[in-house]
Amino acid sequence: MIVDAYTRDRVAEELDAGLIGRSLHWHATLPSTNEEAMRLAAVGAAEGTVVIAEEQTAGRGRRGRGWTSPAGGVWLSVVLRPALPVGGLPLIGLAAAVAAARAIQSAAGLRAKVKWPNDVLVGGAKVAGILTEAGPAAAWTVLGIGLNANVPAALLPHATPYPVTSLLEQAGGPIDRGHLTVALLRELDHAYAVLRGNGRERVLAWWRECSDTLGRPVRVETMSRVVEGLAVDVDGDGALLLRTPRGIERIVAGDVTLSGAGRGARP
Ligand code: BT5
Repeated sequence: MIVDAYTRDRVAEELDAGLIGRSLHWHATLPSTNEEAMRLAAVGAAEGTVVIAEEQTAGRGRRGRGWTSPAGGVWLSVVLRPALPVGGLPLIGLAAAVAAARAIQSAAGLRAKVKWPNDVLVGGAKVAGILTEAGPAAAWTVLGIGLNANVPAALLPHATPYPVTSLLEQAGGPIDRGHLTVALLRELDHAYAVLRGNGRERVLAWWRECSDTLGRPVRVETMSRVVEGLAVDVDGDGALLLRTPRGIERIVAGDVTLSGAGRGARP
């Protein structure tokens, strides 16, 4: 493991938290920070509570998938109590992806892009993933972010449908995870404040600016069907709009891969 002074005290001190991070739970290891944050949310944890684990043994992705989380990454979850209409919840994931991309740029000096719905790419490969899970009657939402920071390439999963990478691999050396985590929590705090202050159009504009999806021919797999088309925009609820031979299709949730001529094409 790479030692980069990643400790609770250092993060708490440097963060000087606003809403997000005002309560910081730190664990050497957990099955899943989302699971722990959901447990805390269910027993009344305050909005902005953050759970960090240096390693997860049962990290989870969307739709029941797993998330590889060895020591060296940044694995964290935030308890949110958003007073947003339920249809607006996906915007939290988009806002978080933008926050992660910005934190990567400021703390690691790498250009990051977002892929719908809420992946973060560096060099065209997935470096971070986001999982939001809502509680009963949407009383709370847990926002989980997994960022492959100082994870050696050999410890990343190989059998993935898209290329994966880490900041360690992209930067050619370890980055300061404390600094990255502080930048991430601050960016999240800012984006969430904008979202709550009726700033959804601003958040969507940020997302469009760093999008790697819009303007590309894509194939989207939803729970019930596969749709191919040109990704033309996201709507006010963060749904993806595809131009297909049958007209514009609106996709609320799904997995995106590049299709046809777009495959392998990278800016
Ligand atoms: C995601 O799911 O991208 C959401 C990942 C969220 C992880 C965070 S870590 C903190 C918090 N606590 C948790 O337990 N989870 C959250 P999805 O789009 O379904 O992607 C999952 C797929 O990505 C897997 O099926 C693998 O193919 C691939 N994958 C697994 N681990 C990865 C990694 N470390 N980096 C990149 N890709 C990975």
